[in-house]
Amino acid sequence: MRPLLLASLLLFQAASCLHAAAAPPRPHIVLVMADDMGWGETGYNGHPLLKTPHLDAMAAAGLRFDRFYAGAPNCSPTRATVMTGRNNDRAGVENHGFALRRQEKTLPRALRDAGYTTAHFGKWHLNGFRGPGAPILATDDHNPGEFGFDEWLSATNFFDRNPLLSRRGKFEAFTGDSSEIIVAEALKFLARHRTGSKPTFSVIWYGSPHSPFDADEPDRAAFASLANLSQHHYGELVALDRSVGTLRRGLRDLGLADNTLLWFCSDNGGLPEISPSTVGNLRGFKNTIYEGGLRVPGIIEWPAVITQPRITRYPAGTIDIFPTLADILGLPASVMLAPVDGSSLRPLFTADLATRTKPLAFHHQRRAAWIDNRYKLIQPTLAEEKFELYDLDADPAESHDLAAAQPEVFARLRTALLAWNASVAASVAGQDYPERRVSPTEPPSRDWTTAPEYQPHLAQLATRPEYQSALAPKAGKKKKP
Ligand SMILES: [Ca+2]
Repeated sequence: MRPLLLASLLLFQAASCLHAAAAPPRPHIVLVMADDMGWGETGYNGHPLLKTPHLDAMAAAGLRFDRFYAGAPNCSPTRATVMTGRNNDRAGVENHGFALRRQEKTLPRALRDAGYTTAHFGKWHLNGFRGPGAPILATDDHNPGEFGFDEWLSATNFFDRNPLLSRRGKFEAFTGDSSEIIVAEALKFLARHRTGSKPTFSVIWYGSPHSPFDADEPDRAAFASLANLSQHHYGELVALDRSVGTLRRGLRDLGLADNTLLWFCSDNGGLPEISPSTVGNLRGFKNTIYEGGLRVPGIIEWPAVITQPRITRYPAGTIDIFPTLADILGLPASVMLAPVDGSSLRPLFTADLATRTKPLAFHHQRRAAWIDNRYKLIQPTLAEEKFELYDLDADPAESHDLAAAQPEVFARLRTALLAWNASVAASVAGQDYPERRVSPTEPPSRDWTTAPEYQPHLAQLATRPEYQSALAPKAGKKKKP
């Protein structure tokens, strides 16, 4: 080797070492997700009544996504996309109350293996149970611990004021608003591990503003003119927003805020029964694959890295969370199970990007959608090769189907979506796993109120108001003819 070349190589290596030595420590990571909060339900997105000063402050300090998409239009499926970076159907979570397959590779497991202390707080809904949120059992082989969380304080599904939660299988009753309770618990976790050698990964999954709507009187005072349901729904969002403020202040008080990546979003679009609208001017609501069912508030705050607050139109979603965190930490691609559907958003932290290379794709309840930057192709039912094409830049309300008017765009997106659908079908059949099949021990979706494992706890649970209707004797009900 020529001396000059050798010298420059050595210099380069020295510079790389210096760079490595100067790299900031790995961030603490906090993922926060609302339950059923629509795109229109923030102050900064222009809600006519609801004020969200804490989310507005977070948005003003970080990277605010104008086009952030839940991975699916309802809860468990979106949660599966967070856990895997893959479409929900690939992971076996075709609808709410379906279990995440144990054969999947998960985000908390990857972070724990990378040296993080991991914790889950709140709604889980990936263990296959339907029905109102019940405390999760220690023996449940789909509990948060089984998927990589060192600590967890969790319920099977939504939970409200004065909830009963499960701390690694031990039932624990709480008093107060559900959002404030789990934020307080997350802050205790962060305080305990603040001075440790390991960074932390916290997942805070709220039970609000999902039904049943049950807000404190002062929190619904601003909505006195609304119907009772809407009063309580928006009141829950006031408490949720306040708890975001408590969390951000808590991170500052613990001295962690600067190098904590805090990511806020919702798990699906807004609800149709609430007024004023939960989805702004978007079309459709929760459980549809129009924008109102999928687009949600999304904000990333990380003061050490995202130093210039910004609003981006770049299309992104919960499917990108795992790839983004893996990229930030330099984890190998093998921490995620292929095929991965999301992509890393890390480049956006320091510069805006005009176009997204990998389209955002949705496959849920035998429907599919394909978002390639400004265009969105919808297949309302997989049973038919019929499609709708929208230009989301020109027509955010999805009111003009361009399938006939834009034949070239239509053909390009249709070909891509059909190929992707076939790839999802292979995953559903278990082709991504080493065994090339789905494990026969995966549980079906079932109601915990009739599941054998919950029978020993029913007498205790029946004393609590939130389970009365679910556990009430069905004998009084008239049988349908
Ligand atoms: Ca939800």
